[in-house]
Amino acid sequence: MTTERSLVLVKPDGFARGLTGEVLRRIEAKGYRLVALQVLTPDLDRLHVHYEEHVGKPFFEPLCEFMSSGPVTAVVIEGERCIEGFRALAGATDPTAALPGTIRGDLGRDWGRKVQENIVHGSDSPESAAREIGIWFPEL
Ligand code: DAT
Ligand code: MG
Repeated sequence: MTTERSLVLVKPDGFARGLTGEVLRRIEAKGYRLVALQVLTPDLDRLHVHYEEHVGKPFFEPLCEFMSSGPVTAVVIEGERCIEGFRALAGATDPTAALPGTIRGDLGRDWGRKVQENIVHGSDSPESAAREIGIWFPEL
């Protein structure tokens, strides 16, 4: 058994489009449990820490600005290998390249100029998950 926790965000585009329930449905249908959930509009300080691996990249500030532009749903999920599993549910970063059957592949719109808008974030490793859960849910 490798029960893990992962940090999932329904990004402002997904929230505004009313896709939070659809994302949660897919998480639960896969068999993962919801451990904690909060709707909030994150400030830039939090996002700069959350996305610190991308500091210095050209998309870093636009990404953080977009993520602070409206409500997001932050969720901690739990389940067997759920870090890799949620990444598989989410699909590739670019919604056009993401396979049908994935969240981004089924629901994501072509990036065009809005390259940050791909509906969801999911932690990419156990280390990232622990760090990110601490940022969004310090009480856990
Ligand atoms: P992921 O969200 O699939 O883990 P990532 O961690 O590489 O992708 O990047 C974080 C977010 O930044 C991603 O969801 C969308 C945006 N992004 C990634 N690569 C980008 C690029 N080349 N140009 C613009 N935005 C990008
Ligand atoms: Mg990432």
